[in-house]
Amino acid sequence: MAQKKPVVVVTRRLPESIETRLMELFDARLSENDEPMSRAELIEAVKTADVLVPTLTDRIDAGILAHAGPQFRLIANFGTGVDHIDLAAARQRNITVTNTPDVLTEDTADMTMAMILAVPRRLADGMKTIESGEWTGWSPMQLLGHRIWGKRLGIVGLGRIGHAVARRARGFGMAVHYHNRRRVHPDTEAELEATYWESLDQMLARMDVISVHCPHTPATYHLLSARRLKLLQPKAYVVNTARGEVIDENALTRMLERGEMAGAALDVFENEPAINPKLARMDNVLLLPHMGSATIEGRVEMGEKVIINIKTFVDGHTPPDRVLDALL
Ligand code: 8YV
Repeated sequence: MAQKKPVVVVTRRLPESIETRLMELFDARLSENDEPMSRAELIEAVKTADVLVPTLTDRIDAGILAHAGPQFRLIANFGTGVDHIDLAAARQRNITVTNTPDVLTEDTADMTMAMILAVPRRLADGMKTIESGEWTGWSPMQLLGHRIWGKRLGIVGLGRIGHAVARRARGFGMAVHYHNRRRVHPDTEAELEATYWESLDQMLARMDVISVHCPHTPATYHLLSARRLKLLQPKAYVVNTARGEVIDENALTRMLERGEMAGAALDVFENEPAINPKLARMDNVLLLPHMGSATIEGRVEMGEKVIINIKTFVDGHTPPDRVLDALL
């Protein structure tokens, strides 16, 4: 007798090729409206499904997992960050969690580099000048920004994405500095000509641009706190494509208002999709709607990873992208 296909609940719309394959392989329940699932819908999903495919817009906390039925064994997250999932609660209930690392590294690093360039070189101001119809022609002192070449980039978290950003930054003539929980291998430091700072405080005080690439965990919540942000030089820029929670957004906003730093480029926010309205009014701040990894190629590869993770798991093997909370 043919085995019953596992029930896989997918919370958001995914690329068509991925949805088609999910339906071929599994008893897939796809999202019809692409709305984030309500709490009640998530509870219903963990009660009835074998596998849930959430995204960062679904908060899977201990309260939701408390309703999980005995058949619910896998959360195959569509995305790399897993800070919206209570990993400890999942482990306690013997629920495996997987994510989709690697395939969004280069896209996110490209976007980060674009953001590192955009604010010091005043791309948005240039576009506004054209769009307003007020451009009367070139002038020597018009729209002067700041040079990137030769500046110091401080990377907070030299994981996959931090490393990919460092490689790009070298190409733009930036000096790479980094702070990480653990110092990376000397070969990696040599390849990137990267300087390690054991003390984040000391690094912050000496950089021209800070770019955040660590995950959001209890240990990194407000890692860039009001106190640490105060260590930045007034000429410094802050770029964040990781998670809003790593920076104290209100403290950052206050410093920008007071001109205590040069500018910021933010793709992620503490309370997405809400954004501090003061930030939106500042000329030296670039705000993007969490689109760091948004390429069609990346989304398809993320979907393929989700499928491989589910397939290996239901076939009785350890999925390749299993998330171990002890490592976070
Ligand atoms: C994705 C992200 O767009 O993967 C992540 O952690 O933040 C994003 O780049 C998102 O996860 C899709 O769920």
